Amino acid sequence: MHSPFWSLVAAVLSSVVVGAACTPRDVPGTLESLCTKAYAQAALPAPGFYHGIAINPASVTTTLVTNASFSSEWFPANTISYCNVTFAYSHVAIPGDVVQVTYWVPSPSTFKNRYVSTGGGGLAINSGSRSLPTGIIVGAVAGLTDGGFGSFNTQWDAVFLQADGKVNWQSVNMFGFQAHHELAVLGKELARNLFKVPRANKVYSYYQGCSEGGREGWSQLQRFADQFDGAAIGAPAIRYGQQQVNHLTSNVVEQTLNYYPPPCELAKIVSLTIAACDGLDGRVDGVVSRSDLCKLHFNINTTLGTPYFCPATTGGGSDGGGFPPLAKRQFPPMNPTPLQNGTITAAGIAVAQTILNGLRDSQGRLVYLSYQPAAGFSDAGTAYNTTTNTWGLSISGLGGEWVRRFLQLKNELTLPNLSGVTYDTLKAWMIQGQTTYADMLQTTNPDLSGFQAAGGKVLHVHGEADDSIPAGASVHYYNAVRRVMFPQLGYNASTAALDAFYRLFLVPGGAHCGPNAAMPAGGWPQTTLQTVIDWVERGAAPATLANSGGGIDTLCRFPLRPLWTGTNGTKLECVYDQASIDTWTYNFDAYSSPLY
Ligand SMILES: *[C@@H]1O[C@H](CO)[C@@H](O)[C@H](O)[C@H]1NC(C)=O
Ligand SMILES: *[C@@H]1O[C@H](CO)[C@@H](O)[C@H](O)[C@H]1NC(C)=O
Ligand SMILES: *[C@@H]1O[C@H](CO)[C@@H](O)[C@H](O)[C@H]1NC(C)=O
Ligand SMILES: *[C@@H]1O[C@H](CO)[C@@H](O)[C@H](O)[C@H]1NC(C)=O
Ligand SMILES: *[C@@H]1O[C@H](CO)[C@@H](O)[C@H](O)[C@H]1NC(C)=O
Ligand SMILES: *[C@@H]1O[C@H](CO)[C@@H](O)[C@H](O)[C@H]1NC(C)=O
Ligand SMILES: *[C@@H]1O[C@H](CO)[C@@H](O)[C@H](O)[C@H]1NC(C)=O
Ligand SMILES: *[C@@H]1O[C@H](CO)[C@@H](O)[C@H](O)[C@H]1NC(C)=O
Ligand SMILES: [Ca+2]
Repeated sequence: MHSPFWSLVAAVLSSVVVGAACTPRDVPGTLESLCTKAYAQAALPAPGFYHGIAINPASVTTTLVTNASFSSEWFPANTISYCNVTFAYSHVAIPGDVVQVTYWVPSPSTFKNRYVSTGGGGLAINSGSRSLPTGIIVGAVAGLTDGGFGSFNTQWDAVFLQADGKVNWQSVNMFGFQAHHELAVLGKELARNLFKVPRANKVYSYYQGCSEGGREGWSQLQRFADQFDGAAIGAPAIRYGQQQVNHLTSNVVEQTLNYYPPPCELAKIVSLTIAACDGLDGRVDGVVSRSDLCKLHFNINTTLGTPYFCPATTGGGSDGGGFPPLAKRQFPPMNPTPLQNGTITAAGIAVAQTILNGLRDSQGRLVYLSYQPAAGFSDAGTAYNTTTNTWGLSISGLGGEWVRRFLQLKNELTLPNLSGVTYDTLKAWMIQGQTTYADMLQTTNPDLSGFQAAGGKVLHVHGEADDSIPAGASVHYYNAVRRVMFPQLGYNASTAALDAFYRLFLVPGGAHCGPNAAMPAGGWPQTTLQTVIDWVERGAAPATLANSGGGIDTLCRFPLRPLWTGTNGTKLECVYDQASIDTWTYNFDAYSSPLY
């Protein structure tokens, strides 16, 4: 089938069926005529296409949506029309198993032989309609999965424990990597069938996701070498065992130092850090583009005694409203807070500095890394007790649920308290999660040689001021891949070798998977998927990455760092700065084996 002869025959045959509009005659000419249940059923992957999976043709639904407008940090604002094709399949070996997938299908006139998988956030395996437009915009069929969890809105934690209290390992497997593998393999075939793309022609396959969605992306690249031609991956929740427990580090710092700062005090430390470090990058624009220089040169002690003031709030809302959507229970509605008026204390500074130093065990060894200076201290949020009129512990939702449900196997939303929890306890929890779910969730396999050999390309972005997944977590993975794949090469040569298929871009001032309200001029890269497509399909490797929505148009490729020169800092240079690079290097000496 793949010999040159058959390719030629297929090409000739396709040129017979392809009309002037480059659409085979038996593909409906309009989105409306394509968007029927019968047509979608006929385009389903054939029985036996995926071993062990049975698609239920009766489950197919099609919904035509015209002129719907979408905007996001992850794609340019757009008005699009698409057909929502949804169907269910089951793993034949598992009684009662049902997995639902949704694919948005573009109009025949805009389809460009592409498929795009999209991922979730927090404990959600998909981001609903917030992520799918990215595919339609690039002429792709775009997919999401429910992971087999019961509905598109059911998150993993709802099905993780069985009624008998034991782990539902199929759900771990699906959340970890398998559901996305199936989504992509079925989606690419569906796209081919819907538009009758001849076997000789390639349907390009891509991925876009951030946070948990970023981890889902890496889970595929690490395992399924030729599944995706390209991937745009943001702030991935990789090193899962460490990452989830790390949400509790700030709480344990507060408990250990016995000081629960008013949120306004930490917010003031952040705004003073931004003001002090802004100009270190050569341009005063309200953005700390060089948090590494901030780490090297800013002494947080200088904030001592500075007054802070925040008005009372009525509460309500939720701070989980960004991309991707997180469950209310992970980011509950905020309680009312009183007026906060005081001055920055030595205890507040000690909490902030200890958090920034990264988690260390009782022997002073580095267990995990922390947020960059100028990032928000979200994990350190405290709760106001209106009886005692004091600030106290507020356990991080993501961290508390991870330990209570996924490590301790209790069907509860969080830990009841942190009594007796020390830095060593956090380390033990990190190792427990890493070990228990090593092959399913850790997602740090640094050997990408299969992906590289298959010709894959990946663009990895991370907000430098991310307050949920530290930017250093991505840099450390980048370096782990570099070291493991090119051990014989020096630093510059191994970086150049990695550049052939894997490029990392930090977003100045960027927050978690989007721009930062505290440093709005930093913007966010909105066309990364398009850039990956250009790299894959036209060989256009991006030296820098286009940025949007702020005052910075261009992102430097790591390890080069941004520096503004010229009159008033108008010229951006991407510079090599060894002292800065060294601040992004971590020696996790608390472990007996390497932490990739
Ligand atoms: C969608 O927009 C196009 C272009 O503005 C317009 O011609 C068409 O009538 C619209 N369709 C619907 C269903 O509103
Ligand atoms: C797609 O259609 C299905 C079936 O009507 C619906 O349940 C689902 O919410 C839709 N999903 C998206 C992302 O549009
Ligand atoms: C900041 O103050 C603390 C407490 O007084 C002190 O231990 C620490 O060395 C100071 N750090 C710097 C960089 O001056
Ligand atoms: C904040 O506290 C200072 C010092 O106690 C006081 O002068 C000021 O009026 C207070 N501001 C508000 C808005 O309460
Ligand atoms: C507030 O403090 C009081 C007294 O210590 C305690 O009984 C109560 O449980 C606290 N409330 C909350 C919401 O923690
Ligand atoms: C704290 O939570 C643990 C469970 O992690 C429980 O066994 C213990 O009784 C709780 N302690 C207090 C003081 O509430
Ligand atoms: C690596 O490259 C940079 C320029 O990109 C140069 O300044 C530096 O000296 C090089 N390092 C080594 C060890 O060659
Ligand atoms: C540089 O900035 C200063 C202060 O904002 C301004 O007065 C000056 O005109 C600027 N110079 C140029 C060349 O833009
Ligand atoms: Ca700046």
